[in-house]
Amino acid sequence: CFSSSSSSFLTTSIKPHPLFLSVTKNERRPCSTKAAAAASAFSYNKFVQFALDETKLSTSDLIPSYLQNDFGTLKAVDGKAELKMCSYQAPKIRLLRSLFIEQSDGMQVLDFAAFPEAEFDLPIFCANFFTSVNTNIVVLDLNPLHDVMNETHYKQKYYRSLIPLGLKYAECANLTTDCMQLLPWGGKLTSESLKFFSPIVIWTRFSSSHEKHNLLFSAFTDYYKAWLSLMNEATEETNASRISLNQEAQHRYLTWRAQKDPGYHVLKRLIGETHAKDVVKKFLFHGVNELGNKTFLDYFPEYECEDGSVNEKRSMVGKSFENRPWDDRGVFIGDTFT
Ligand code: BLA
Repeated sequence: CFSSSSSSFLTTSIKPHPLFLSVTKNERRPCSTKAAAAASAFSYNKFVQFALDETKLSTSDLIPSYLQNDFGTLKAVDGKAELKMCSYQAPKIRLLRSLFIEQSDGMQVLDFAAFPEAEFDLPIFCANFFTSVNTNIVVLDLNPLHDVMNETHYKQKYYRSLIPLGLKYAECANLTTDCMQLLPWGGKLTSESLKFFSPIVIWTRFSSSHEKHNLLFSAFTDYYKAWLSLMNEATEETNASRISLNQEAQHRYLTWRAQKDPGYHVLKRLIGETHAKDVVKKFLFHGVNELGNKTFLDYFPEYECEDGSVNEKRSMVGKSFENRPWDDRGVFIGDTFT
């Protein structure tokens, strides 16, 4: 997988604030050649390395997952991309796993997630970054295990103290003089996805620049450290029915992602349908076959076709949420949706 000694990132210190100004400047003068150079000089490798080192500092019991035997390095069918997978577990962490893809044309992907054991109602750490020569598509979040729109207690428990962190990177739309575009809302998205996101989600798109990539690294390190500290403080649930609610919530999340993840089509193109299905169901969203028996249609019946099959569409509702649907106190201000 990744070894600490092979990385030099620890010597690099990221100071976000001075960068913010140059981000604004660059936004006004887009330059595709510069973007291509920035994309190629950059690697998600250091994100994975940071997360693993930081996890080891937090928990001494991080051990490789048995999934490492089956999911290591894969070459794409055209020989131009390599997929590197890592997986670990720890007493409170059912699965910590990473997929890092690098393609010779400059495409890079990181899918990094941490799933808690069912005894913990901790959020799921989620970093999904897709980089091509033209664009970056980014979702970074502590995905809530339970409903943050209606379950106020859950929202308060995990997100009240994290709202300032979300604001640190969100677009500051209300300030006219000092407004700096950091990682602004990425525009309309599959409406269903929003239920899996928290009020501090970073959903953004940008063209590559050193400043934006440094900012993303800074956000990733902040969010991951926040998740680790929630994990360290979490106490084990002993009530069987609450444990089972946690387990079902995680299974529902895995079922959604294993069926509708936008990354699937990229994987299919790179490694073919059979391998792509294996990577999705047995590695990325491992637990979808183990944590529960409910099917996709049990959880999301609106996707059922007349013949009983699952609708191939990614969204039944369509895309919405042009702007960030939470205010700066983390209150949902988007239109209600089903
Ligand atoms: C696009 N990826 C997207 C979008 C989102 C996500 C919100 C915008 C399109 C949309 O509205 O769906 C990510 N969606 C998520 C996440 C959750 C969710 C994290 O519901 C969690 C609940 N992306 C990856 C990986 C690849 C990838 C591993 O994470 C490739 C291997 C690619 N994502 C990718 C591409 C697009 C995309 C190519 C643009 C295609 C599109 O818009 O459909």
